[in-house]
Amino acid sequence: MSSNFYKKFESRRDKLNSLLCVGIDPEWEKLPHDCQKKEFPLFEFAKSIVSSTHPYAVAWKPNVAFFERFGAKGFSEFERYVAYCKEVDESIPIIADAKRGDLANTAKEYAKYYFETLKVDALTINAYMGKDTILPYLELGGFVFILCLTSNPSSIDLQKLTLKTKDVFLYEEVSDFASRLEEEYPSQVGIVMGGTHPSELSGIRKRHPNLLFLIPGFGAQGGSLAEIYTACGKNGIINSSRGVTLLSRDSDYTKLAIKKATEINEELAKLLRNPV
Ligand code: NUP
Repeated sequence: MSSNFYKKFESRRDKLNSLLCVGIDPEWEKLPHDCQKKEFPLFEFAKSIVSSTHPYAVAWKPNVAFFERFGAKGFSEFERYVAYCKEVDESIPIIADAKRGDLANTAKEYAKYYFETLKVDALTINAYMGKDTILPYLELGGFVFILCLTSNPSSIDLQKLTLKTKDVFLYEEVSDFASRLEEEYPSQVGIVMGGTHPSELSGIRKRHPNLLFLIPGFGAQGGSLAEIYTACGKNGIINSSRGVTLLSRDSDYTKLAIKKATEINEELAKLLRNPV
């Protein structure tokens, strides 16, 4: 069984001439005041973002943490959000950002939840425990984005350690590992590369010309769209969460989200005219 994610991404990218992934991270303290008053505040926020920005989104990336915080109620709002995304436009792929990673028999449970019960298109995972912990997702036909070089400042603590055995950085080895898995499971594996590291992004793109990258770190974390595109080219999904969706706590937040998504897409359309 192979994943639909890759095809969905490519056709959405080519249709919109964009690489924008709208991240849905409903941080309670930053939620618009109107949403906070609702019975299902996280869902209402996510729903209004989806209904206003779907014409501009190549993909959605909800981060599960912001829902999980509220326990069973939060999770049910997450599930309603996923169902709503599909109802609005099933051609927009959903990447659940849950950064899972555990023993194979446990990973199988995560895989069943995300790919069979919830039926999202892709999942972020942590490869620290090795190949046997990733196979359950792939065998179920899921698409995984393996954390490679993350966008946060402390990513260098471990990911930039040099391996004694191969004289490469750990994150470079992770990218090679992901690429080998991708050969075994074509169109089911990509990597997460932080947009805050443009020169490393460019290095990994040269190392793996065809691997799909999920690139967070643009927008609120300071990554530049032009630098990211120049480093990565069109096989990258560029995520912005706070920088698109949480621009105001007043009722103008959807208007501002549309304005920002439009600006990003205009800039991306210009950039995409110059193939990298
Ligand atoms: O390296 C990573 N950096 C990162 O920010 C890997 C991630 N998955 N993320 C996630 O992307 C992060 O957890 C958040 O959900 C989103 C970035 O949000 P923002 O900085 O655009 O608001």
